Amino acid sequence: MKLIIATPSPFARKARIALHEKGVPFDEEITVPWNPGTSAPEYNPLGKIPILICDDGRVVYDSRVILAYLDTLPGTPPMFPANAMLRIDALQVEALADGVCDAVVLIAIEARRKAELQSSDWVSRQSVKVDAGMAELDRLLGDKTYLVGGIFSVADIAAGSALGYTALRFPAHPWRTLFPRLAAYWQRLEERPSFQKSRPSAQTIVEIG
Ligand SMILES: N[C@@H](CCC(=O)N[C@@H](CS)C(=O)NCC(=O)O)C(=O)O
Repeated sequence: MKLIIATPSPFARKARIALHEKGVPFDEEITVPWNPGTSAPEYNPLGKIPILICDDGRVVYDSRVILAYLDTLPGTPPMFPANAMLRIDALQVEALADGVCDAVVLIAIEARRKAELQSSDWVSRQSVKVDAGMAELDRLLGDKTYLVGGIFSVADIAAGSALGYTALRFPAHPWRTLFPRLAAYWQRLEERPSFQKSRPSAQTIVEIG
């Protein structure tokens, strides 16, 4: 399998973590989806990564769909709780964590626009979503080891990726001080080999108009 990624992307990291957790061998193709010449639109009409190219030629895009696809592979550890309602809970956390990532991506991209086009109101609007998303992740975690159903699941993959991305792109955000339980949970996740092999790193993005 081949996974098209951007090195800072929290969505690509979800797919990378899942592939490592599943023990599925894969190659990574690195692109910068924001820059001219990216390969992303060849495979995804939305021009976004991550994109998984399977050995049978199937193309799967959007991190949520990639995680659902990977969970169909036989003989690999499940990433979704077996119970239907716990599965919905896990998907709900994934949507919440992905929403935090969407907001942090928009804040990071806003800073790469021409100075006269940048909007502090827009950044504030996105920051409110990050604040509320972090508070909700902390509430849902409570004193538990994992977010849903007592097992490591897509909820933890998505939350861990969102926390790591926020630490990278929004280092001034005080979530680690406000939510020490969430910070300790994130540190535990980062010790997993799948997280260590998929640490996000910055890329050079051209100025966006
Ligand atoms: N919902 C998508 C979001 C993917 C996404 O926003 N990827 C960003 C990189 S972090 C991207 O490729 N953006 C390029 C663009 O919007 O043109 C997923 O979960 O895969």
